Amino acid sequence: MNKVVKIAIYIALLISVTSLSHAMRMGEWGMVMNENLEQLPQGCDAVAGEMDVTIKAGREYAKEFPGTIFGYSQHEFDFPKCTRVNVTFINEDDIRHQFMIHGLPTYLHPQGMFHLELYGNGETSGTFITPNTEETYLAHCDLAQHMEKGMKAQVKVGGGNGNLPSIPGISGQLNKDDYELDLSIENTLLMLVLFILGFSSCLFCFFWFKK
Ligand SMILES: [Cu+2]
Repeated sequence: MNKVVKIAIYIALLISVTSLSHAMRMGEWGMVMNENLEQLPQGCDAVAGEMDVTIKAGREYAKEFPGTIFGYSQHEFDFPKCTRVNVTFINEDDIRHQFMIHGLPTYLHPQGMFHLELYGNGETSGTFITPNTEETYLAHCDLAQHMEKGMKAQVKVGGGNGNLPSIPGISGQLNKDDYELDLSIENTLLMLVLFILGFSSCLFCFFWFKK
C-alpha cells in the first residue's frame, strides 16, 4: 500500500475515533452519550443563553409520590429555546440510573436522544442545546420498570406543548385506583334488582322459618 494512502487511512481513523469520543464518554462509572456543546439547532442564530441544572436520582425522591419506587429530584424542567444546558446528574442510589431525553433533533443527537447514565452512586455531567421549538420532551430512566416506577420527567422547551401523561406530581399516577361509584343507568338498575332479590329472599326466609 502506498505510504500516502496509509497515512490518509490513519488520519481518517483518528478523526472518526475523536468524533466518536466527543459524542460518547464512558467508564466504569457510567456514560454520557450524544452530547452537543457547539452545534446550533436549526432556526437558532446563536446560543441564546446558558443554564446549569442539577438532577438527582434515587429512591428518596419517590417517597412523596405514592405508588412509585424511584424518582428524580425534579420531574419538570423549563428551558428557553436555543439555550445551552449543562446538566449535572447525581445518582444517590447504589443501582444503575439514567437521565435520557428523547425526541431531540436527530441531526444533533443520534436517535433524538441525549443520555446520561451512572452505574451506581456518583455524579456526571453533559451538555445539550435546546432546539428552536415549543415542545415537551420526555426524560426518563430506560432500565426495566424504572420509568413505570416513577423515573419519568418532562422537559419543556419554549414553554412546551402541554403535559405528558403520568409524570409524578404533574399528571397523576400511572394506574389510578378507581374507587368511584358507577352511577350509570345499567349499573343503578342492576343494583336495584340485586337489592329487591336480596330483600325478598330475606323476607322469604323470615316467613319460612317463622312457620
Ligand atoms: Cu433508573
